[in-house]
Amino acid sequence: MADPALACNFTHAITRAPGPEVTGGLRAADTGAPDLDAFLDHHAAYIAALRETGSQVVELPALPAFPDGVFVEDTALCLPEGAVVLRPGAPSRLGEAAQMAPVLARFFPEIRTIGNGFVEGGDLLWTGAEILAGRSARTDAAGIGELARLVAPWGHHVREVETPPGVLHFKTDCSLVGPGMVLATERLAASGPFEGYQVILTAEGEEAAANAIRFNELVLMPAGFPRTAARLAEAGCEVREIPNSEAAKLDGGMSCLSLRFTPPREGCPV
Ligand code: CIR
Repeated sequence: MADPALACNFTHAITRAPGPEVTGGLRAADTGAPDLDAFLDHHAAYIAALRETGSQVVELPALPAFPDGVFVEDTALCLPEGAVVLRPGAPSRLGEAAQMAPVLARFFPEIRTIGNGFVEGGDLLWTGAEILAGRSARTDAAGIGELARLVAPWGHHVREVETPPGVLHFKTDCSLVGPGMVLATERLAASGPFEGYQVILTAEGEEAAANAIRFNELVLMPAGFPRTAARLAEAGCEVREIPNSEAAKLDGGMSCLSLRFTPPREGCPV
């Protein structure tokens, strides 16, 4: 499996609504609880942008028992051949993956499940050519090894890389913004994981812009980072800025808020 375009084009996305419990979500530094109404508005803008590309969006209800449930990306890895249910390393989030499994089963005939170690989706960057897996406080070597074993029969190669110290997830600091094209912070790019890729650096002081997504023709990025947005536009990206102040209080960005995929079989229900 080595088709960079596949990691940029999707017919489906899954999101989960933030509920009142989101105010209790995990955060590295406390800058105040997110405002639920604003979060809901931002989430709606995000979903509208996904839909604008012609994709179907499956909107799941909030999970009162899981304050971080809105960050669905951490529960699974969706690939063209099947889905892998992950094992979040944050104890309060471990149970979120089992909640996602039956939803994925509607779309993926083949589902594999991480049973050892820990892996969160925020640490996985599938580029179409390979899967970069960042070791972090949430993702360990045992989990990465298990992931590599599960996806090898589907033809995917997992390359273990380092998430910079103090950074939540590998993709907190990078994104795929086009086929073979990565947006990354200077601190992450300097550690050398992107040889062979075109790298666009976030502008100085705009490191929080690094968590974006390429979704069909659009690049969704958090609003408020004009110099990085200009760099992406110069590189040929059609940028859509999405307000993200509330998710950012919980260290969440564009990738965390959805699972993006094309079901491997035709005629899947939404
Ligand atoms: C957490 O700490 O797990 C959440 N507050 C944020 C998760 C962000 N997810 C992601 O980057 N994939």
